[in-house]
Amino acid sequence: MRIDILTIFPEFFSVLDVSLVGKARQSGLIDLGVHNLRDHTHDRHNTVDDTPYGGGAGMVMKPEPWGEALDEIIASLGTTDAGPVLIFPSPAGELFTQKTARELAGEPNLVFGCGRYEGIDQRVFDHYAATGRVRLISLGDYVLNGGEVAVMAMIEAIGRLIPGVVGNPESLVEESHEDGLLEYPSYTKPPSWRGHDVPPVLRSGNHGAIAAWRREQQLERTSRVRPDLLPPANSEAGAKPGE
Ligand code: 6GU
Repeated sequence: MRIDILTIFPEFFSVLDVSLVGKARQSGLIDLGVHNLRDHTHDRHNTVDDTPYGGGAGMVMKPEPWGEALDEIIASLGTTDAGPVLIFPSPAGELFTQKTARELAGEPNLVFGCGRYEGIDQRVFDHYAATGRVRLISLGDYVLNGGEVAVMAMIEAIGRLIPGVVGNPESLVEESHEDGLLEYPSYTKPPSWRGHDVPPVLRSGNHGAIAAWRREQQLERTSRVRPDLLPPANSEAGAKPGE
């Protein structure tokens, strides 16, 4: 997968050299390009923002640097069938979920545009949506100063779903959100630690009983902390939550 990031803080993304994404880059599974939006300004102060039409607080990112930079990135990708997905992190976007991550992990080209200030001139989204795929995506109902940290989170969630990035693909299946439920609690040795014992069923060797206990724990935990994830009771889906 080829990922391009457009930002006024390229140095933010040096952390993508390490950990799982870093390894995936070294092995060629992820090809990452980080671009400085200011390289596409043509005034002495490398201006990327201006005051909003209609008034109001804060500054808005000007469309011209975005247009020039995105045109160049898109052209450099060549002509794949559907073209890249342009992703703009925004608290005004659709919610990023495991489903979003799975969809995007199947794409050959992703381009992330990191906005700062009060946002990007709306015409940038409208222009690229007219000829390609544009998604405004939010991490949740809170406000970050800019899209950089959000993009990092999205790349980590997407990157680990690319085949070969996570060593043992089975570890992906048993995680929170993959089956619509939160994951069950995990234990390792020692069997007793500071007076807390590992649940005996996990040491029983009874695989059926272990699977049933884990499912029960998933349901208990999900209904306690994230009841919103459960299907409505008494519905067809309600008979088998999360399936
Ligand atoms: Cl994706 N961007 C920004 N700036 N703030 C956010 C967000 C994204 N998701 C939640 N808050």
